Amino acid sequence: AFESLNALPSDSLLGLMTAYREDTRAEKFDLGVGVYKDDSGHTPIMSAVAKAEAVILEQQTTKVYEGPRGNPDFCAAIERFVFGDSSHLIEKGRLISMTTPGGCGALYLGVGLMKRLGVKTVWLSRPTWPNHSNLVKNTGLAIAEYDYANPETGTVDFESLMASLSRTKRGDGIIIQGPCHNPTGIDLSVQQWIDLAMLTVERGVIPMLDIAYHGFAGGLETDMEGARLFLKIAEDSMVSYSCSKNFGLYRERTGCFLGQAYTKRAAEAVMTHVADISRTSYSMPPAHGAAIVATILGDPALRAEWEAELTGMRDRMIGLRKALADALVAKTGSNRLAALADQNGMFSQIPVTPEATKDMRETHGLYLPASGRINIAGLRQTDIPRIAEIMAEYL
Ligand code: PLP
Ligand code: TYF
Repeated sequence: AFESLNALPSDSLLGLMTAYREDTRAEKFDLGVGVYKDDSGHTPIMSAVAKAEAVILEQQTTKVYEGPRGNPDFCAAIERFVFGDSSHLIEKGRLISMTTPGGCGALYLGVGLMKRLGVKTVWLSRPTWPNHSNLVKNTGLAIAEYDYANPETGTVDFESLMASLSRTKRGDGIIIQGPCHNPTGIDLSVQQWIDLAMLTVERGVIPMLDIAYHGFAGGLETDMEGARLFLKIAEDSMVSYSCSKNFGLYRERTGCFLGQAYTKRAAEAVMTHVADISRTSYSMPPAHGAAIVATILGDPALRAEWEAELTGMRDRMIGLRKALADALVAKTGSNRLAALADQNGMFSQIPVTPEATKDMRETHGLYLPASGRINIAGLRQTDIPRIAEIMAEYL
């Protein structure tokens, strides 16, 4: 049977990670896969995470299944992160949440639910994270793309975005990224979030927000401002939330699916459907990462320690952005890439061709995906002059 299969190419980002590891050259730079790194190129376990794990190890008495919803304390904490004060929704029974294997698990539930709602087409930003399109395709739904950013200015092209979405049909789905857009680093303004929410309501489009970098742009509160206003207007909506980056829990697969409906009856029905989708795929979510997050957020001292470390990571990335933008402006003699300094989070895109990225890798050991996306956290201050020099050759 298996002879009929042809091997697929490896995931472009994960493939790059392996290629970098296998590169034996002394000078090499990894700006590929999106994981946070410190200045020594290491992805550390956050100190609050290590402490929470010690507490869990000491206190846990069983490994029995937690049940389909996973960890209720974790879910409640993520509800507050996403919705702010969510008490009115909880009181009315309109909010549901479920622990998932990473943000990807939550996206999987959301796109699966879209399918059950009769969605035929899901709108994705152009560009977006390649896993979005893979997931939508794999679920058997069609993809449509909305314009997102203007590469010349490095900002959102909101007029084109709204023009694209004027072609949506009632009952289409849309995925909208929260803070720190992957791969552009270009985020919507608060007013744009509001306008976009009104459009989805007016046109009967079913939204899912994908929040994977909470706290990486400007701070835990400011990062959610736009998304929270969106969710106040688009009251029939879903959210996928990932703790992979902001808690550094990548391999623990820690995420949350959230949904709000107009009525309690509808919210309860949503819960049964997402539980059914999870049961027929991965069955139940992993417990460890969610327990870590719940332990940290439930303990004022651990929470403060985590927030301080998160702030340190964010400040480091902001500093690297500014340094790279300055170096690129200096090396190219053009202001075109100055906007990098104003973009958010772990990623930005530089305007180079896929061939150029291949040449950067082969000739200079500079690893970035064909899209020209750079992982800001993969930079080191001491490498920036050299990296800017290599990039300038292709800009
Ligand atoms: N959504 C976006 C845009 C991402 O970049 C990521 C990446 O890590 C995720 C979702 C979810 O990741 P994970 O499943 O590792 O939590
Ligand atoms: O965009 C990134 O690099 C991260 C990590 O299949 C990632 O989101 C990349 C590819 C993938 C899963 C995670």
